[in-house]
Amino acid sequence: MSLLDTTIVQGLLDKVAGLDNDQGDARVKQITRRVVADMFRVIEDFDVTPDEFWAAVSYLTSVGQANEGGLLVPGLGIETFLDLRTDEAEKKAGLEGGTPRTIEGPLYIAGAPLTKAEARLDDGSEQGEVLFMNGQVRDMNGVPVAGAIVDVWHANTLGGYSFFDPSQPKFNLRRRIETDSEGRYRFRSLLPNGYACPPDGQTQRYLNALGRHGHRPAHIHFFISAPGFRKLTTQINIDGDEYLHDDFAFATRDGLIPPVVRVTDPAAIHAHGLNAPFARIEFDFVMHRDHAVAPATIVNRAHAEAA
Ligand code: MBD
Ligand code: FE
Repeated sequence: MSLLDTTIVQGLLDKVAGLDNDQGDARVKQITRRVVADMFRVIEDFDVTPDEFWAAVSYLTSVGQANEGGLLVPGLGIETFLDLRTDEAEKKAGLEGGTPRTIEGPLYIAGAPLTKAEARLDDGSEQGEVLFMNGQVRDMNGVPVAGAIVDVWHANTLGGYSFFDPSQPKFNLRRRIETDSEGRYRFRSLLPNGYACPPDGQTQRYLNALGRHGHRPAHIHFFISAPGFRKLTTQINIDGDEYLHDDFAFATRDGLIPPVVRVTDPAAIHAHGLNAPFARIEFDFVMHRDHAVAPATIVNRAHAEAA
């Protein structure tokens, strides 16, 4: 019989989880009982040594000190698993189709400037390939959603995000755009580059031990919300990126890789006030209306808010 199965250890677990008292939170107790027991099982099955165990404790401490929890979670596929669970719950509730969701990631900042119908996301201080992106927000019946908020954020040409990269202007490449009466939005920005985990950071340290890289393909994040609709959290990927189907955060999904049209016609370039070829992406968002049974898609998690 394994040590884990002895009455001594089972009794220890019951006490650890507070099962011998009637205080506290029943769900926390139940889950704690399971998590700690499963960890004991791992220690036993893999004969984890005390040295190894304490290395793991200091690793998690370092992750917290580096504020990389939000980076490690998608790197381990956990954020994707949560998405797949929401997909499954929606399917069970009879909700299918619409724009696929994908992970939020750790780099959203609340409170970006809000404008109607259109926005420019960069302030002209960075050189790069200009991107014009536009589209329409619709419901599942093809009815345009006017007044929806398209909350968009993405990296600069070096793969860095404003706020987290203090060299960028405040709210650089972050805007909220309210759709017009036809549900349309449009913005001008710069094509982003892919993100890479800090090479000397704690997440990359773990990835190295797994023989993995920490790269994401170039992508643009969106929250789409409107009264009466289920919030959509998603991203589009920039087609052609070398990491398009090799994302360390597992966020690439079919339906989220729109064509990138390169506009090279001198007249079109001139008409946009530019002097170099630019990129155009058209992408529509299709949303589900509020639903009585399917779990809500608003995820409460800590976000930094720019002062
Ligand atoms: C990102 O830009 C991102 O979107 C995710 C999921 C993880 C790290 C950086
Ligand atoms: Fe990102």
